[in-house]
Amino acid sequence: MAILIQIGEFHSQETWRDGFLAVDPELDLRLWPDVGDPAEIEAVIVWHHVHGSLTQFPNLKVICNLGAGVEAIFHDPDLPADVPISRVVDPRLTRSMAEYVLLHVLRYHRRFAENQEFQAARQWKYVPSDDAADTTIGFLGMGALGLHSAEKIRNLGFRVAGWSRTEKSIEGMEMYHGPEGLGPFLGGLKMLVCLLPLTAETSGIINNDLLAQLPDDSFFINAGRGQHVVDEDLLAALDSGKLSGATLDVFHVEPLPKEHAFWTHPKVTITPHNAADSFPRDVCPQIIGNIKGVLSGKPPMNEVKLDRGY
Ligand code: NDP
Ligand code: OXD
Repeated sequence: MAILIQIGEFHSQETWRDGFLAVDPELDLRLWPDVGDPAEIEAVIVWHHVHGSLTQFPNLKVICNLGAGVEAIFHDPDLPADVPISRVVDPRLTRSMAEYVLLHVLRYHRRFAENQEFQAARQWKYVPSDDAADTTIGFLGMGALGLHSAEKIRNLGFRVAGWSRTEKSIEGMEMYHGPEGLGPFLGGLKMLVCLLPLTAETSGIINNDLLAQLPDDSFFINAGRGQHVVDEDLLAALDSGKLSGATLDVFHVEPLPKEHAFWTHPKVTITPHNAADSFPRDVCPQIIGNIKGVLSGKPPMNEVKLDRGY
């Protein structure tokens, strides 16, 4: 069995190779573009791979995505047919995302920006916050990341609402689903957190129409993908006062171009796509275990489906 590692964008193939070899030093790993004999490749581990490059392996049995979001794979118009695709679902990634969501929800809830302004002016001024029990935090996407973050927020005493594609019932949360559930979901929120995958249905979902359905003075946190947002519509909602603030971890173009209006907008907080990350120590054992399992006839772990888009 030979495994090809093809990792683009901000990651070192060598670092990941070392992580996989730490799991099993006997692995036959090839680093893109040094494929060797394409017929020997039975598994590929990819992150932002070169489109069209996966068709050359006649014995490919599984494609493993190095992260949680799989849109970079699905955007390849030349994906090999009938090869299962697995993604990462990892406890550390999930915990990190919950930390990110908690950090920014609490920052808005406790009106921390105002506190900082008063400090800068050496003013001893009390900044009251609402009762969490009267404050609803809404999650677009209630999968591995959204659900865990929502549970943490609920456990702090906030009201929680969630929106998913399929119907769900979750203790202590108001659940909505499908296009018809979106309006009722949005109507009562103080903060909207986006943890959706990027698909044909979710691309551009944060637009004028959606933002208009949020209550005035609400907040938006996006750790899904930049393409979920129509940037001009988000800026207009911030400027009109519909939104009191936005925290953005992901962007249409990353790194965010220096001239982009988000950088200097007084109501925008930017983080450089670091809400949650996959680290070799955590995910290499899972990926190698999955590859060995598939090659020995087991079903792939955390499989994603092209027709669903995630
Ligand atoms: P999951 O696949 O586990 O969950 C996706 C959720 O979105 C599910 O609840 C799903 O509904 C819902 N959903 C999908 N399509 C729709 C739709 N059309 N309408 C309504 N709901 C929909 O994904 P994860 O939670 O693991 O990850 C979510 C995303 O987070 C990733 O795809 C990635 O883009 C992003 N991410 C960002 C990181 C960062 O650092 N900023 C790090 C890691 C991931 P249902 O439950 O019905 O299937
Ligand atoms: C992911 C990410 O999808 O880091 O894993 O964005």
